[in-house]
Amino acid sequence: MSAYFVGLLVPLVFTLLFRNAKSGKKRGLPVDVGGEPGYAIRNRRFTSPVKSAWEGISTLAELFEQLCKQHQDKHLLGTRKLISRETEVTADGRSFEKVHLGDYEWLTYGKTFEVVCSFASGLAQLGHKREERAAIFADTREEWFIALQACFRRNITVVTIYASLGEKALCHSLNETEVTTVICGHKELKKIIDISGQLDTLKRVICMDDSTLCNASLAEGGGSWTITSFSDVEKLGRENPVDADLPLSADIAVIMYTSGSTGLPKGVMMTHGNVLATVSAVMTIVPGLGKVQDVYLAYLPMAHILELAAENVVAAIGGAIGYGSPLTLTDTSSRIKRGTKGDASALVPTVMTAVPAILDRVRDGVRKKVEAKGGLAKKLFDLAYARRLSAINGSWFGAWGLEILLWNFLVFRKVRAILGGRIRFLLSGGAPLSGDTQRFINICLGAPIVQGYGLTESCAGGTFSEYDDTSVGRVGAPLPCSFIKLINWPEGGYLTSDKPMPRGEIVIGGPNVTVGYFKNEEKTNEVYKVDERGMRWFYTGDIGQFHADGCLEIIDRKKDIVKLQHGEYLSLGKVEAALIVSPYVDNIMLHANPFHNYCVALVVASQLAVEDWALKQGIAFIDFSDLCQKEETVKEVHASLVKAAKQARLEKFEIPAKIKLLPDAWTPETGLVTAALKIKRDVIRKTFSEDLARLYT
Ligand SMILES: *[C@@H]1O[C@H](CO)[C@@H](O)[C@H](O)[C@H]1NC(C)=O
Ligand SMILES: *[C@@H]1O[C@H](CO)[C@@H](O)[C@H](O)[C@H]1NC(C)=O
Ligand SMILES: *[C@@H]1O[C@H](CO)[C@@H](O)[C@H](O)[C@H]1NC(C)=O
Ligand SMILES: *[C@@H]1O[C@H](CO)[C@@H](O)[C@H](O)[C@H]1NC(C)=O
Ligand SMILES: CC(=O)N[C@H]1CO[C@H](CO)[C@@H](O)[C@@H]1O
Repeated sequence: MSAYFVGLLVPLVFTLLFRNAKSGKKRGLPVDVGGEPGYAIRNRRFTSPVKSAWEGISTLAELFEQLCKQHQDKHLLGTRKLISRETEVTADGRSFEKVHLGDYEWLTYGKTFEVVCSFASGLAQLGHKREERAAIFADTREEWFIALQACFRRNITVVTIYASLGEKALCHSLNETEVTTVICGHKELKKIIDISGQLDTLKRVICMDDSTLCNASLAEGGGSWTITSFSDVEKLGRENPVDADLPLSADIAVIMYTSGSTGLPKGVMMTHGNVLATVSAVMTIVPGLGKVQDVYLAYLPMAHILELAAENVVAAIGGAIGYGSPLTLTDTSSRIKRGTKGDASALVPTVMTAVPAILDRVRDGVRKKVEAKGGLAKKLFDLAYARRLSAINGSWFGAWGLEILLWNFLVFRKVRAILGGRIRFLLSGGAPLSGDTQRFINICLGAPIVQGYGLTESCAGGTFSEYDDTSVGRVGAPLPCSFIKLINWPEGGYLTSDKPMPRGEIVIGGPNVTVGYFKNEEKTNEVYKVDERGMRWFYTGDIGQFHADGCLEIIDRKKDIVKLQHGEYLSLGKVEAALIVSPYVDNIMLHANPFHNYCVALVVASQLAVEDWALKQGIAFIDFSDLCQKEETVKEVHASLVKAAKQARLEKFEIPAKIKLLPDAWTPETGLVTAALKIKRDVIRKTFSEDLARLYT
C-alpha cells in the first residue's frame, strides 16, 4: 500500500518540479533603477531590496543574542574530539600524519552565548580598547565563530586573513589595519613570530590551541607582545564580566582581506548592515527552513565571505554547525586514519557549501571508481544515470517513482553515503561550476545544488539559482538584497543590445554593497560608484548575459580577455574551462599577448592519467617529471587538448599552439592558486616566465 502510494506520488512531485523549470518560470524582472544606462534586473518576489529579515534587528550582534535566547537548548557548535595522531609510512618510505577523530561534542546556543560574552569581557580585561581592531587568523573552527561574535558584542572591527596567506600579504594586512590583538592557532602563531619584528602595533596574541602547543611555538622565539590562551581569556572574562558595547548597523563589522590574484591583498570593509542584508536574503532561497533541524558541515575558510555568511545563516535558522576540514572530509580523505570515520560520516550533515574545485574532485572520484569496477556495476550506473537525466529533462518515463527508489537503492545510495547520506541542499560558490559537474552531483546526490554568484565586495550578495531550477551553467536571479545590471563594454564586444540576450559588464547595487577598500580611496573610486539616486554600485569586471527568465549567466571576465595580434579577442577563462576537460589535465593556464597571433598554455599534467597512458604505450621513464619532458607525452596531451577544443567548438586561434607540461600540482601552499583554488595568473606567469618565453620561440 505505502509503496504504491509513494510510487504514485513521487513521479507527480518530480514532474511538477521539473515542469516548473521547463515552463520558463520568471525568476527576475527588468526594472528601471537609474545610474549608468544598462539593463537591470531585480528578484521577482520582492519589490524593494531586503535589508533585514528580523524586525528591530540591524546588526549581527543583536541577531546572535536573539537567536541564542530563542534556541537556548539546541546544538549550535560541534567539534570532533581528537583521539590520536599517528604517522603512517607508505611502502616507498613517505610518511603522512593521520588522525583518529571521535564523535562531535556540542555546545548549545545558550552555552555558546555564555562563552561569547565571557570572551568579549576577557578581551576588554586584557586591555583591548574598542576602537582598536582585532585580527582572526586561523583555520575554520569553533573558536573562530566564538571570537567573531565576541568582537561584534564589543563593537570591535574584525580583520580576517586567509590562513594560507603569504608572509608579505600577512604583514601588509596586519600593519595597514593597525591590529593590536591577533587571535590565531598554533600553526599561524609560528608565522606571526616569523614577522614579529615588522609588526609595530601588535600588543597581544590569543592562541586557540592548548597552552602546551602555544608555549612550544613561543619558545622558538617570541616577540614584544604577550600571549594568552583562548581558554584563559574566557576564564578572565567569566570572572570579571564587562557590559556589552553593541555596534550600530553602519559600523564596520569586518575588514576582509581578499586573496587577490594580483599584488597585495585589499581589505574590503563590510558593515553590520551589509552582512545582515546578505544573511537575510540567502535565507529566502533555502527551501524548507524551520521544518527540518538542519546540520551544516563547515570546512571552507571562514575568511571567505561565502563561509562567513553561510555559518551566520545556519545560526539564523536554528541549525547546528559541525566543524571539519578539507583533509578530513570523507572516510577516504588523506588525513583520516584508515578504517575510521571522516567528518561527513560522523556528522551526517543536511546542508553543505562547496567550491567547484572540490565538487570536480568528488565527480572524478566517483567516475574513477565506477570505471575501475567496470562490468555490470558500470552498466548499472550508466543506465541509472541516463534514466535520472531524462527525468530531469521532464520525461514521464524517467520519473517513474518506484524506479527512482530502485536506482537510489542500487546505485546512488553509495554515492550519497560519501557525504553522509542526508544532504538535502548543496550550495556552490566562489567560482563558476561547470554544467557537467553540476548535473553529475545533482543526479548522484539527488539533492538540489544551488549556485551563487557574488563577491567579497558585494558581501557575497549577488545572484542565487533557485532550488527548483534544474538548468545548468547559470547562476540564477538576483538575491532579494541586490539589483543586477549589465552595462555596455564596447571594447570587448559585449552590448546590452546584443541578441538573443543582453550582454555586458555586471554591476551590483543594493544595501549589500560594501563601503569600499580600507585606506585605498583610489581603488575604491575606480570600482564603486554612487548614482544620482544615492544607490551604490560595484563594478565586478565580470561579463554576463541575462536569460529571458531573468537568470544571469557568467560568460567572461574583463581582465582575462586578451587582444591578439590580428585583433581577435581571446577569453582565457572560457578556453581554459573547455580544455580542462581533457583527462590528462589537472590544471591549465592559457597565456597570450598582443604580439603574437596564437596562444600557448602551461599544463599541470594529471599524474595518474599520464602514467597510465605511458605504461600502456610501454614508455620507460625515471620519474613523473622526466615523463612530462618527453616529446611523445607532450604530443599526446596536446592532441587531447585539440580534441577537447574541437568538442567545445573553439576557434583556431583559441587552441594553444604549444604547451609546457608541468609535473607538480598547483596548491594554495605553492601560492600559485588562491585558497578557493582559482589560478593566480600573475604569480604563475612570473614563476614560469622562462618556460613561457621558450614557448614563444
Ligand atoms: C563603534 O566603533 C566605531 C569605530 O571605533 C565608532 O566610530 C562607532 O561610533 C562605534 N559605535 C557605537 C555605537 O559606539
Ligand atoms: C606599516 O605601516 C606604516 C604606516 O601605517 C608604514 O609607515 C610602515 O612602513 C609599514 N611597515 C611595514 C613593514 O609594512
Ligand atoms: C605556558 O606559559 C605560561 C606563561 O609563560 C605558563 O604560565 C604556563 O604554565 C605554560 N603552560 C604550559 C602547559 O607549559
Ligand atoms: C535533455 O535535454 C537537452 C535539451 O533540452 C538535450 O540537449 C539533451 O540531449 C537531453 N538529454 C537526454 C538524456 O534526453
Ligand atoms: C551601507 C550602505 O551602503 N548602505 C546603503 C545601501 O543602499 C541603500 C539604498 O538602497 C542606501 O540607502 C544605504 O545607505
